[in-house]
Amino acid sequence: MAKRRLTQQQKARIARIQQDRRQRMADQAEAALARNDTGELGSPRPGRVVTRHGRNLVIRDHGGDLHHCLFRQNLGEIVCGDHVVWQATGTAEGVVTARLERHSALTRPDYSGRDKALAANVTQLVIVLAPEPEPAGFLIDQYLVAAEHLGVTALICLNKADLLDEAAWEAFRDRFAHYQVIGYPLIGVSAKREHGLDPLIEQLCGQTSILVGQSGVGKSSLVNALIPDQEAQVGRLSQATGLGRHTTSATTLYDLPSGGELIDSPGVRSFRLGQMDRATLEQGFREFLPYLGHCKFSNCAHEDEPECAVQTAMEGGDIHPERLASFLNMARNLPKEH
Ligand SMILES: Nc1nc2c(ncn2[C@@H]2O[C@H](COP(=O)(O)OP(=O)(O)O)[C@@H](O)[C@H]2O)c(=O)[nH]1
Ligand SMILES: [Mg+2]
Ligand SMILES: [Zn+2]
Repeated sequence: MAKRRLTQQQKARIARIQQDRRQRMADQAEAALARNDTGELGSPRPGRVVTRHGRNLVIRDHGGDLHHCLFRQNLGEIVCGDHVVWQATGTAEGVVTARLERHSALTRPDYSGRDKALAANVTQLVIVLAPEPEPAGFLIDQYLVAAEHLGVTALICLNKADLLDEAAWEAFRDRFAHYQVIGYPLIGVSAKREHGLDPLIEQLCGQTSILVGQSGVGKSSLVNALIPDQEAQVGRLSQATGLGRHTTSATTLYDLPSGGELIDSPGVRSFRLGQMDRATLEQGFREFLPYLGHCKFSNCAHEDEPECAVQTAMEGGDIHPERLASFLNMARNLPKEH
C-alpha cells in the first residue's frame, strides 16, 4: 500500500474527529454512570477485562459472555487483563465497582516518564528473536530479568526459521542453547510458513502470555498465526461495546484455540524494566542464585574481586560468560545506591 501523505489540514481534521469521538464516549460514560446512581444495580459478579477504550471496558464473565462496562476514575487505572467486580445495570452498560489485586503488571513509561500499567495478570513472557533483525546485545537478558522480577515464566521463541538453511539455523539456535540449560524453553518457528508452532501452542496453554521483542522480529505475524479467528474475536468485541472497530488498536486479550490467552499490545514495544536495585538485578539471573552470598566480600560486584563465587562459577562452566557480561553491563547502568 502506497503511503499517502496527509496535509496539515487533513491531519488536523482527523485529530478533531478523534477528539470529538473521545469526548462523545466520555459524555456517554458520564451519563450512564449518572443514571446508575439512581438506578438498581445487579448483584456483583467477577469478570476479566478483555480490552479497554477510555472509560469503556469489555468484561468477560465466567461463562465467556462479553459485557460493555464503564468505570469511575476513583477505581484507579484499569487495564487489559485485570480481574474486576462488575454489576449489571438496567441499561446496556454494566458498571465495574472494584478491581481485584494484580498478580503482575507490565508497565511502560507514559508521556511524563512515569510507569503506567499496560497489561495485568500476565503469567508468561514470550521473547521473540529472529536472525533478522540481528538480536540486540543484552535485550534478551533484560526481558528475562523483567520476567523474574514480575514472577512470571519466560520462554524464547526463535522466529523466521525459513530464512536460513538447516546448518545456519542450527548455528543460530546454538547461540541461545545455554538458555535452555537454565530452564528457559527454546522454540524455533516460522510464523510465515506456520511451521513448528505446535510446541509453542503447548507452552501457551493455560497461561496468559504476551509477546515481546524488537520491532520486526515477527510478533504481529505470530499473533496472526496463533489466533486464526482474531477477526471474529474483534468483531464480537466491537459488537459488545457498540464502539466500532477502532477499538482494535487497543491492548486486547485473545483466546487461543487450544487453550490459554494471548495479549496483543501495541504498547509492548516500550515495555521496560522498572527501576530496580542491585539485589533485585542479581535475583533476575536465576542461575546466579546458588552463588549469591558466597563471595568473599558481601558487597562483591562480581567483576574482578578475589574469591568471587559468581566468577568462579563462570570459570567452572556453570554460568555462561555472556550472561555474566550481560549482568555486569546492566549493573553498571543501575542508579547509584546511597
Ligand atoms: N521470512 C520470514 N519473515 C517473517 C516471518 N515472520 C515475520 N516475518 C516478516 O518480518 C517482518 C516483520 O514482521 P512483524 O510481524 O510485523 O514483526 P513485529 O514488528 O515484531 O510485529 C514482516 O515483513 C514479516 O512478513 C517468518 O517466519 N519468516
Ligand atoms: Mg507488530
Ligand atoms: Zn562476587
